[in-house]
Formats: sequence, structure tokens, C-alpha cells
Amino acid sequence: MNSPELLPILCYPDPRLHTVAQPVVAVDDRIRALIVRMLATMYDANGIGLAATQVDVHERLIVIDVSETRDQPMVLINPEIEWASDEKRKGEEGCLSVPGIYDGVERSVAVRVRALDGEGKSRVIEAEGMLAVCIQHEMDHLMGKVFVEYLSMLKRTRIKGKLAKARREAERA
Ligand code: K1U
Ligand code: ZN
Repeated sequence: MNSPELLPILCYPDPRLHTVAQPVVAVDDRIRALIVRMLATMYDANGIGLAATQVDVHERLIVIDVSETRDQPMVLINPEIEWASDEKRKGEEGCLSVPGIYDGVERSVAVRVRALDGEGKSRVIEAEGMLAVCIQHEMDHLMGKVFVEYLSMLKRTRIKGKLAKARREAERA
């Protein structure tokens, strides 16, 4: 079988990353095909998550795989946080839309999320550790928020400069 076609990932500070996603209306063939392509794109980029926003589709859809074996894909459609722990922890995050940049962000250590799965069935996910962090990071994408927006203005300005330099160098190569 042919490999699914990979999707281009938007890079910060692309303004499209700030679009607020709309609910998925139906889990149909179009959404199922998008899930396949998003998973292939996430695995190809060595990511642990990907939000539809990052591939310029502004619908509430996330794919995640935090397993070491990279064979436990999760699909969250129209996710809603039902509960988030008051306990928070600062941990290192990265983002496929902000390549090469890692920094600390404070997040709830545990969350309970309701979402549809890839078959349109309603599920409740109780997450902690890296899965909880990844779900919160990806749900921010659906709200048009990129993790660097938790950092200081100075850091964000430096990050924009670094990314612009990397883009210029890639164009020259
Ligand atoms: O949203 C994305 O761009 C995917 C992102 C998810 C994520 C990573 C780390 C913390 C929260 C959310 C990535 O997969 S970045 C690349 C990566 O695999 C990674 C980076 C740092 C720590 C762990 C994994
Ligand atoms: Zn991200």
C-alpha cells in the first residue's frame, strides 16, 4: 500500500497558527483520511503530537503517540477538558511548528478529557505525565496558542530571530 501523503507543517510565527479551530461536524471519510495523513506527518517528524491547526486545517482534531514503541496512536476529536489538577509542574516542551526550540512551560500534572475517537465514539481519557502535557499543548494549538506565548517577550523575539535566520539559511542551501 502507498504511504500516506505528508502534510506541510506551519512554522511560527505564521499567523494561521493563531486561528481558533471549529468543532468537527462529522467523523466521515474526509476526517478519517486527514487522521491517516496527520499520523504519518507526526511520525515522520518524530513528534509525539500534532494538532490540525499545525497543518492549516482549523477543526478540533489532535493526534498523539507518546509511546516509546511509536505504535499507540491516539485520536482526539472535539476534545474538552473536564478537569485539570490544581497541581502544576514546569517541564520542557518542544513544538514541530517551532523547530529546534525547547523551553519550560507550567502545566497541570493531570487532566481528564472527553473527546471522540477516530470512529466517532465518545471517550474519557485520564492522563498524567507526558500524555497530560501533550494533550494540553495540542489543545492550546486548537485555540490558536503556541507554547512560546507562555515565554517572555524577550525570549519570543529571540526565537523569531533564530527561526528567521534558520529559514534564510535553508533557502540559501
Ligand atoms: O505540537 C507539536 O508540535 C508536537 C510536539 C508535542 C509536545 C512535545 C513536548 C511537550 C509537549 C508537546 C512535539 O512532538 S515536539 C518534538 C518532540 O518529540 C519532543 C520534544 C520535547 C520533549 C518531548 C518530545
Ligand atoms: Zn506544538
